[in-house]
Amino acid sequence: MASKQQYFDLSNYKEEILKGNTSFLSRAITLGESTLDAHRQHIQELLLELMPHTGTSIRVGVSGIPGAGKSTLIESLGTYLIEKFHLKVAVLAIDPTSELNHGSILGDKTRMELLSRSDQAFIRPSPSQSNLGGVTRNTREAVYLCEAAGYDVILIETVGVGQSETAVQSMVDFFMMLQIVGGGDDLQAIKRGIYEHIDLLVVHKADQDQINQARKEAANFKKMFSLFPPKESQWIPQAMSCSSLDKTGIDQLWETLLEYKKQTQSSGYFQKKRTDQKIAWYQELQQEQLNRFLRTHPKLKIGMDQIQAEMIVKNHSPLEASKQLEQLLTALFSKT
Ligand SMILES: Nc1nc2c(ncn2[C@@H]2O[C@H](COP(=O)(O)OP(=O)(O)OP(=O)(O)O)[C@@H](O)[C@H]2O)c(=O)[nH]1
Ligand SMILES: [Mg+2]
Repeated sequence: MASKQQYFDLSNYKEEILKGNTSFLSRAITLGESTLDAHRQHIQELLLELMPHTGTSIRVGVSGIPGAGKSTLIESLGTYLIEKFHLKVAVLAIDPTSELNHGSILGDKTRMELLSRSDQAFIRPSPSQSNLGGVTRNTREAVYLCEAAGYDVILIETVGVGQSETAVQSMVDFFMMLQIVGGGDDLQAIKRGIYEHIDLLVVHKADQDQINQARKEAANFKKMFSLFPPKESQWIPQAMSCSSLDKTGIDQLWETLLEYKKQTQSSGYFQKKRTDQKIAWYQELQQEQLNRFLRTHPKLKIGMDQIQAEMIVKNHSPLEASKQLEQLLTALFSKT
C-alpha cells in the first residue's frame, strides 16, 4: 500500500540530512520547490525539526552582471576554502530568468567543474520557477537545509539586476559585487546606490594585461567608499582586484569576509541583520499561510465566486465587487 508516509518520512529525511546525505538534501530542496500544499507543509515540518541545527554558516551573496565571472569566482573561492581550511561549501543560485536563459545553468555547471567534483561541495542551480517570490522562498529554505547538512559557507550567486539582487541581500550576511575590470563607470555605480548595499566590491578578471588597471580601479573605489557617511553596520565597504583564473586575491577576499564577520559580530550588527531576516522570513510565511487558508476556506471560496459572477450579470464595477468582498470577510471573520 503506497502511503504518503512512504513518500515522505520526516524522521528519515531529518536523520539523513543531519548526516550530510546530499541526495536527501537535494530531494528536500526539490520538495520545497513544489507548489503543492502537501509538499509545502512537509518541507516546513522538516525545517521546523532541523532549525536547532541551523544558523552556523556564513551566508555570502555574489552578484554582478552576466559574464562578470561569478561562477568562476565561486569555483575558485570554494576550492580554496575546501583545500586550505577543509570547510564544506554549498552553492545556490537565485536567478528567476534562468528558465528563459538556459545558458546560465549550463554555465554554472561547467564553470564549477572542480567544485562539483568535490564531496565537500554541494551545488544547486536555480530552481526552474520564473516567479521571483517562489525562487526567493526556495533559496531561503535551501540555505537552512544546507546548514543542517553541515555546510560552513553558503555562496548564493545572483545576476546583478534589480529584484533578485535585493532578494539575495535579504538572506545573506555578506554581500559582494563583481565588476569587470575596464567595464566600470564609477559614477554610474554610485548612481545605482551600490555603496548602500555591498560589503565588498571585486574588480574581477585582474589578469593578463589588466592587472594594473584593475588595481587602480579597486583603489579608486576604496578611496571613494571611505568618503561616504558610515553605514548602519559601521562597516566601510572594501574594494579589491582579483583574478579567478590566476587565483590571485582569493585569500585576501576571504580575509576581508572574516574581518567583516568579526567586526559586525562584536558590534552586534551581524545578529541584528539576522533578526531582520528572520522577520522577513516570518512575513513571507505569514503571507503563504494566509493565502493557503483563504484559498481553501469553503464559504469564502463560494462567496468570492458568487460576487464575481454577480459583477458580470449585474454589471457591477470591480470596486463594488471588492466592497462586497470586504463585507463577506467581515461577516465570516469578525466574530471569531
Ligand atoms: N580573464 C579572466 N576571465 C575570467 C575570469 N573569471 C571568469 N572569466 C571568464 O568570464 C566568462 C564568464 O564567466 P562566468 O563565471 O560564467 O560568469 P558569470 O558571472 O557566472 O555568468 P552568468 O552566470 O552567465 O551570469 C567565462 O568565459 C570565464 O572564463 C578571470 O578571473 N579572468
Ligand atoms: Mg554563473
